[in-house]
This record gives sequence, structure tokens and C-alpha cells, in this order.
Amino acid sequence: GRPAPTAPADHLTLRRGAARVLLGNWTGTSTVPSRTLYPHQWSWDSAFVAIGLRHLSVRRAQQELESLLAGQWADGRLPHIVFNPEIPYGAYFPSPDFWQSSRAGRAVGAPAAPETSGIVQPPVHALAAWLVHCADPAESARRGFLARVLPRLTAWHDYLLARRDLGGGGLAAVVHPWEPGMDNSPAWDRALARVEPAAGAFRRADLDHGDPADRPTDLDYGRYVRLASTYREAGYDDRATGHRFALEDPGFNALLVTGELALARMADHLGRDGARHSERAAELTRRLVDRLWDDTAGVFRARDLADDTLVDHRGVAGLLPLVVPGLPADIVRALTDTLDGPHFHAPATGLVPSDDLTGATFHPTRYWRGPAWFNTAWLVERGLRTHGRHARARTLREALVREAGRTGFAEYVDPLTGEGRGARQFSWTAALALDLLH
Ligand code: 9WN
Repeated sequence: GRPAPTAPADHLTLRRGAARVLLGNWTGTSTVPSRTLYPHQWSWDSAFVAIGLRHLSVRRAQQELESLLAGQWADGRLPHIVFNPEIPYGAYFPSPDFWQSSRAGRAVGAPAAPETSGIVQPPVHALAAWLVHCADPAESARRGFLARVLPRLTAWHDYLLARRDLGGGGLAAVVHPWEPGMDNSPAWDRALARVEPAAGAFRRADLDHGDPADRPTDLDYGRYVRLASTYREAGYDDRATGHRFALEDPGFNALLVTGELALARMADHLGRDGARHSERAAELTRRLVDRLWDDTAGVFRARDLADDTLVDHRGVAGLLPLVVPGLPADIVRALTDTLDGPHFHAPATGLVPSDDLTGATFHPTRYWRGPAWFNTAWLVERGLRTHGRHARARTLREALVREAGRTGFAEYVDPLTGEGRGARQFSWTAALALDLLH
């Protein structure tokens, strides 16, 4: 859409500020999440960025997604990082010499170039591609955008549904805490306790830029490194790796449902068979409810495949299935109650904390153990609108835009005080604020 002629002056300022962030973080082919902390291309960041970028330049938004897809593996996997060869290895850990994708991943189809990581992130890409298309369908058609991305996005989802259905229950499992995009969420604590930390030394570049008190701990990193190197040593082959860490995450799978629905629309639009994707979305929705919904807690939970139990924890990932259109009405009601109840109601910002405010592990500034993030707020806002909760969506929309501007587009926010934390000029914060201002 276009800026409303009646938009208040501060909205215009905000829009300009957000646009400046995105222009500043654009490398020529894609957008870095942060110039300092994250100097490469990240998978779900790029999807969120494309959603905002489409309001500035549809061409760039397409390029953002297509440069990520250029890092896709032949087995369909879309890596969580596509490395920029011009950035020195020391700028981010783990760097290409750790992942060794082009060598270690060759048997399962890693490309010779670019270098990438070997794990994945939540599948927001099909939704992003559809929204980019919708921003200018004529331009999209002229460039053959949907026809180019549809087969790749389909292969990506096929990988998740075939190779990653590790529990046999029809959902995709994550095999590393970086995969659901919420590194140190308490949801992983119990499963991670089973992982022996890596013995070797490594240098954490994140601590050059991030506050060590906010970031995951060294012990966490020891385990992240162990899991990733075990995967690498098995050639990133999901059949060969005896995954020590395998969970079904509600946020990840909810996004897969919206992704399948987006693929259905794309396929229909191109005159192909979209029904296959709608059916998959319906089936995934049933599995999500059957396997991850906890009626007593009023929230979705992660399922730990090591012992096939639900993890006793409430996090924002458990609210994200609100984005699923086919969710039963009683579950929608329970989720909106939970959102506004004691576990997630954070009046200082009006955003959604990443973790249960009343939980024993809650920490207001430690990364995914409490802080409020803008991508999850954007998804919850979309979910509220999907289910006709327009007044509630509006409040969240206003909070997101206000807090993004007030904090200089912070990476995350202390939900108790409203203090901006982490990196500033953070790309998805700017992109998603920009999206909601349109
Ligand atoms: C590891 C880039 C990424 C986000 C994740 C966030 C953080 C990386 C890190 O940064 O993860 O992938 O080094 O901490 O948790 O959601 O995609 O912004």
C-alpha cells in the first residue's frame, strides 16, 4: 500500500528511519541483520527483511530472497547463514571454516559456492515471497519471480517434511537450538543438558559486540558447537547423524503451515496444482494441535523427541501458531487469553516477552529468555488479525511501531522497563515496523 495521506508526522519520520536502516544494511545483493553483530545473510532475517523491503523496492525484496535461495542445497535445505566471502572469518563465529559446507556437505548436495552453515531456520520464506509478489504482481510477473522461486521453496518444504520428520508424527524437527531462531530459550535447557560441551577452544566474536550478560553463556556455546560439529562430521546427513537434540517446535511448524498456504496460492496463481499444498497445510495443522497443544497450559509446547514428551515451559514460540488460519476457535481463544494473562502481559512495552514472565527461568535481558522481540510481535499481530481480533492487533501494531522507533530499531527490548538492548539499526526490527506502517 501507499502511505496514508493522513499519516502523522512521526510516522513519516519513523518510515524514513526504518528505510535508512535497511539501506544501510544492504550489501548490494542482500541485507545483513546487523553490520556489527551479524555481518552475513541469515535465513529467517532475510524473509522478514523482504517483507519490509517490498515497500521500498520490490526488486530488492525479490533479490533478498533469491540470494538466500542461491545458497540452497540439492537436498532442498535452506541454510541458516549464507556467508559473505568478503567478510574475514574472525568477524563472526562460527565462520565458514567451521561449517565447511562445500566439503563436508557435498554428499547431501551443499553447493560448491557460496559457503553456508549446515543447519536451517524457520520457514518464513514462502510467506515472504508471496507478500513480495502481492506488493506488485505486475512487476513480479514481468520478472517471472514466482515461477523461479516456487520450485525452490517447494524443495525446501519437502526437505523439512521428509528428512526432518524425525519423530514420525508428520512435523519437522529442529536439531540445533539455532534452528528455531531462539538460541537460548529455556525450552532447550533439558535437552541441551544431555549434550556434552565441545572440548576444543573457540573464540566467540559475538562478545566483541554483544553484552555478555545478555548473550547465551559459554556453556551454551560449548553445546552449540558440539551439536554442529557432530552434524558436520556426519556430512550433514539427517539419516546418519544420531541427532542428540531433536525437538518439534511450535513456532517453526506453525510457520511451515503458513508457508504451505503461501505455496498453495503461488501454485494456483501460476495455474499449477495448489491443492497439494493446501492439503499439506491442513494435515500439518492437525499434527500441530495433536502433538504440541497443551490445553491445561493454554499454550503450544515443544515436543522433545528423545523421550517423546512435551517440554514443561511456556515461551513465545507457543503463541506463534496464532498465525495458522485453520486453528480451532477454542484454541485461538485460549491463546489470546494466555497472551493477555500473567505469563505474557508486559505493560511497559505492550510487546510480547520471549519467555513466561512468571517462570523460574525468566530473565528480562538475556536474549531469548525474556526480552521482547519484534519478529515475534509481528507474527502475533498477524495471527490476531487472521482470527479477527482487530482491536487487539491494533494495540500490538502500535506498540511494535512505537517501540521500534523509540529504541533506534533495537534487536530486542527489556519487557519490564522498555529499555532497548542488543544491536541497534537491526534489520528485521526496521523492516517489520516499516511493514506495519503501510
Ligand atoms: C545464531 C541473526 C540471528 C537470528 C536469530 C538470533 C541470533 C545467531 C547468533 O541472530 O542467532 O544464528 O549468533 O546468536 O537468535 O534468531 O536469526 O539476527
